[in-house]
Amino acid sequence: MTPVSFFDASNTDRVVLRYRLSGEHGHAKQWLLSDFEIGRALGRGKFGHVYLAREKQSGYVVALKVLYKKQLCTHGVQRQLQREIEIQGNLRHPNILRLYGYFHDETRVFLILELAGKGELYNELQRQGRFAESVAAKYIMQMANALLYLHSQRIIHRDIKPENLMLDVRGELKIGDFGWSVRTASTESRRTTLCGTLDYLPPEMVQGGLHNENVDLWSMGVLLYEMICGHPPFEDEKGYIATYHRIVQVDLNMPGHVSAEAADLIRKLLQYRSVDRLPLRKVLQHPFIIKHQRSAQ
Ligand code: N15
Repeated sequence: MTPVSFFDASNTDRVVLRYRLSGEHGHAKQWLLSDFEIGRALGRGKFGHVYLAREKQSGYVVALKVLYKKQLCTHGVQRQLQREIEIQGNLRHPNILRLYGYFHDETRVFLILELAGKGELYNELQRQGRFAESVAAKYIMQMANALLYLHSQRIIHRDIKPENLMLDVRGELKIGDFGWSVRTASTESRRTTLCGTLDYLPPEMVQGGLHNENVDLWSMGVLLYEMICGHPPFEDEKGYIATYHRIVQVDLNMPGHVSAEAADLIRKLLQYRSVDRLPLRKVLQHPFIIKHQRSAQ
């Protein structure tokens, strides 16, 4: 019988926890809070906090998210949490934050998440104001690859925005929150109610219409604009209603510093009709991405 090892220098650390999760006999490891040393808080959310944590046996460092059962019940989101765990726990992609496992005690649910060493992309954008186009191109390429994978699994993310994007220690993008993602039947369209900011939502979603995976193409256009310009394209200080009107009219102002290639890609993603948006494979072949591919590696 081979002992379950956490330290495998020949492989990426991502693989290491998976061994223990599936156990020696293929069944899931039962984790306990006492398996971890808890460090500083990394973030605070509605239902609990995220902490830096180290798995004692392996020394492997993770982000441990603590959710309070009482709060989950009060807001009636137990089912949504279960669905998110199921979705995220099965995803394997270098640009998607891993959910290694979960456990619970009487009062709390714990999620063992991949550590994103550099935190939120949002903070990096705040610090720098805006990104060089070569940096934005690298993130868009990584995001397009992650979305291709998600869409191949019939998952629509629906909530692409800088707050939901994380960076690992090497500065690689990780899509890190699946709070609003849905798994659809192959040709199913969805209708949903809204909450939060409208800034990243496409016309069909702000208007409460049917939508499909092409909503993520629009959000990617918004993100590209925001990374290059420092603010989202339809933001309006007059508020929610003004933003709504700007989105449905696709009222886009392109600052002079935006290169012709970047402007072209943004315009091809921010198309009113979802079928007119540039598909992910063509995003990856777009001159804006190709131009920066070497320099941004
Ligand atoms: C609800 C569920 C089953 C889906 C699982 N996904 C999530 O819970 C989404 N989620 C990810 N919620 C919190 C996180 C999260 C993961 C938050 C912060 C971090 C994280 N990994 N790494 C971080 C992190 N690294 C940081 C470095 C510097 C400053 C802050 C940092 N946060």
